[in-house]
Amino acid sequence: RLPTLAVVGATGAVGSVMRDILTERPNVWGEIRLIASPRSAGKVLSVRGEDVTVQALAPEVFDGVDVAMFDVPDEVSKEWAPVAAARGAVAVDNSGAFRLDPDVPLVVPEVNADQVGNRPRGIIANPNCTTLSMIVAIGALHRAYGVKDLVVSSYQAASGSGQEGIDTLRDQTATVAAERNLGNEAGDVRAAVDELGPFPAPLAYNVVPWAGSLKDDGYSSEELKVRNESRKILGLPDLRVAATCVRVPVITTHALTVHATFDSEVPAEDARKLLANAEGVEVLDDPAKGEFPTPADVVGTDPTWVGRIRQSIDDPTSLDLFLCGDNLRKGAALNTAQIAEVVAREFTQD
Ligand code: 11C
Repeated sequence: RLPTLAVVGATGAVGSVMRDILTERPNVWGEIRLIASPRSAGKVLSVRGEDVTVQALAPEVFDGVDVAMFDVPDEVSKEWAPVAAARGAVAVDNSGAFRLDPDVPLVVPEVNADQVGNRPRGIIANPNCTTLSMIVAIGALHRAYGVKDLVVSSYQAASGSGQEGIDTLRDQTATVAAERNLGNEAGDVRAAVDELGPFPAPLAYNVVPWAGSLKDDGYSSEELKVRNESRKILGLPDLRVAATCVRVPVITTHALTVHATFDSEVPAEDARKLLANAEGVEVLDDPAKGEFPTPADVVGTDPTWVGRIRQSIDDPTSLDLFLCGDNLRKGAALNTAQIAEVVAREFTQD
């Protein structure tokens, strides 16, 4: 039989991309229920070309549900994913609430799909969008060469902060662009923008070295997620990871530079070939022709894009890479949908 799916958080930035993805991908679902806060209940939204009335989040909405996806803030997932699991659904959670729980697998199907069945709490976690924007490519390289060290800088898009982030960047950009002389004096952009929104400094015409909340020793939550989630997904609890997370004035698609060190030497051409053949990865790497991935060129696509592949001048066991991934698709909704599809096979194989 075709399993029943619930999409919790169906009206948010990730939820609306999820509805597009469910419409585009081969259909493996019977009924699809759309769930949101009481404020959005009663709205009619389209998925798979059908109009579906949004239901308010309540325990009963999970009755008869086989898989429940959660695209909601951590505190909502923390409360409601266990409710869905207690009512018999497998919860696939895109928040940070359960990612490091040893009884919850953290899954990227191209890297560790085998972990899907190992879910004693009935919950499977989806990684953070920044980790997800590099880990498919890093996982493929790790399988061949054994990764031991990652130095990561992110260039994160505004939509990582949801619809509020998108609206803030669009409003700030319009305000600053309307004044032709802004950007020449310290503080003039900050004085011109009305609202900082979810960002700690103006994002328009700027670069902000911060994402998430403050943790120990000056690290941001986002930087610790990149470290801890990469370790868990790759099954390398001692992997050395140094991350600096930065927000840039891009609407959607996170970019990263990665300096990765391996157990053996990695010629750039070998890495290029391996990545070109890896599932879920596209290589665009011909700087002589100006060819490399950029967020503006790859937004809305599914793969992890890799370019600027270089064997490190000072260490033949290291590679320098530039990666881009749509943070709302592979970084969030698409990976969640892929995990849910792996679970759905359990129902159709019965
Ligand atoms: C950002 N990566 O770009 C964050 C958003 O842990 O799922 C996603 C936060 C998370 O701001």
